[in-house]
Amino acid sequence: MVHWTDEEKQMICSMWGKVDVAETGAQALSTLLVVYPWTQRFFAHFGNLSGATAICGNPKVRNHGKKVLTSFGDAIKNLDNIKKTFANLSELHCDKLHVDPENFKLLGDVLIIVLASHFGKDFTPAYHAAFHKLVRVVAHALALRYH
Ligand code: HEG
Repeated sequence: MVHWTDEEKQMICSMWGKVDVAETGAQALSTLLVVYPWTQRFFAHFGNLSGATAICGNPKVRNHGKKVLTSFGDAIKNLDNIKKTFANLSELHCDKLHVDPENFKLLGDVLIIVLASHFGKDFTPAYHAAFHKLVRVVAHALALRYH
C-alpha cells in the first residue's frame, strides 16, 4: 500500500483547495488532446477537435476536463484508499472505453505542468514531488482492473 507522509498529505490537500477544478481540468484535457493528438480518438463524439483553438473552445472538452479533475479530487479525499475509490472507473476505462492505461500517465504529466504554470514559484520541488506521486498512484489505480 502506498504510504503518504503527513507533509505530503498536507501539501496535496492545501494546494488542491486553491485549484479551480473547472479551469484546470479544461486546460489539462485540452493540452492532452493537443500535445498527444492520438488521444483524440477516444473523444471523436465530442464534435470539433480540429486544432488547438477548436479543442480549447470545445464545451464538451471543458466539461469532461472538469469531470476528470473532480474525480482527482475524490482521490485526494481518499488518499489511503485510492485503489478502491477507482475500481469502478478502472473497469469502465478498460471494458467500455478501451483507453490504453499509458494515457493515464500522460494526463498526469500534463496536469503537473498545468499546476506548475498556475502556481509558479509556490510549486516547489516538494509540492512537485507530492503531486507527481499522486498522479502516478492515480494512474496505477486506474490500470488495476485491466485484464
Ligand atoms: Mg476518463 C470518462 C475519470 C483519464 C477517456 N473518465 C470518465 C469519467 C470519469 C473519468 C470520472 C466519467 C465516468 C462516468 O461517466 O461514469 N479519466 C478519469 C480520470 C482520469 C481519466 C480520473 C485520470 C487519469 N480518461 C482518461 C484518459 C482518457 C480518458 C487519459 C483518454 C485519453 N474518460 C475517457 C472517455 C470517457 C471517460 C472517452 C467517456 C467520455 C464520455 O463519453 O462522456
